[in-house]
Amino acid sequence: MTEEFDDDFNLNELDDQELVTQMHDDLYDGLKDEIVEGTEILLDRGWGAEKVLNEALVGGMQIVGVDFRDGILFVPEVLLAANAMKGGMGVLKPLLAETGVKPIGKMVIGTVKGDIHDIGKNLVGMMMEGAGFEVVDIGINNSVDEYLAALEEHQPDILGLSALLTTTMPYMKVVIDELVKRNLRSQYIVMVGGAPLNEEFGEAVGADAYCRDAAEAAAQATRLIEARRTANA
Ligand code: B1M
Repeated sequence: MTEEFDDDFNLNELDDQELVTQMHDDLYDGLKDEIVEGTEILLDRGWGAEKVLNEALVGGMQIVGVDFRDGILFVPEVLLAANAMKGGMGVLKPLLAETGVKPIGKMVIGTVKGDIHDIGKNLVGMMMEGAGFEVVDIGINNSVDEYLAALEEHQPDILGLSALLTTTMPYMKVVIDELVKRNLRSQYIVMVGGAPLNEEFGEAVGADAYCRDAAEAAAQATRLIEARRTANA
């Protein structure tokens, strides 16, 4: 791409489909400013925040994931892509988290020990806030002790665990087993999620719910908290 062309390039001149394709390319290239601009343009054109998120951002990240897996992209490039994605998520955050009501419950969420992936977890936090929950995000690489300390400090209704690696997902069982051992398990709704997990794994580790994506996490949390309150009433 020549500099002259680059200067003249205007994302606003692209139609919706071309813009989404361009955003996939820009995410791949780690171009945060362009991702922020593209996100704003799609919102201005009347796209809903969830549609922009799923089609432009998550769709682009899936392409990055395939080339990362195949050894075409490496950690530094994927970090840039993740940074660009976070730029777009920053624009969407207030829209996804928009809620005027009193919190219907509280969630502590964190990525498990040994795992530094946080994009999916952050999205879950935003969608949960959008569904009316108060969210305490304890970040990445959390040990059992860090989860326990957060539960003690924040007294949430829900504990959310995220893992993106097949090597770190078994740590969810370590956390849940420790809750059982300390007689704390029944105090919390435990929800798990992350790309390598599935329903069966969620059951095997003793979680109350496995959530395929952020929207499902919000829906499951609402359902589970209502069920618990009805049972306790
Ligand atoms: Co990583 N990485 N990575 N990586 N990385 C994956 C996960 C991988 C599948 C790539 C691949 O090979 N195709 C692969 C894992 C393979 C495996 O375990 N079988 C992998 C690997 C191998 C690694 C390293 C080991 C690479 C290396 O160093 N050689 C290394 C590990 C570092 C570590 O954690 N110790 C590593 C590092 C990195 C980066 C740092 C470069 C970067 C992370 C940056 C960041 O997060 N800040 C990165 C990225 C970006 C990815 C991919 C490309 C994208 C992940 C992502 O953000 N997806 C990923 C490939 C992929 O997943 N396709 C990959 C978008 C996000 C919206 O989706 O995270 O799935 P996701 O979240 C969803 C759902 O899963 C669910 O809702 C979310 C939103 O809808 N969900 C929850 C997630 N958490 C939840 C919690 C809940 C509920 C739902 O609680 C209630």
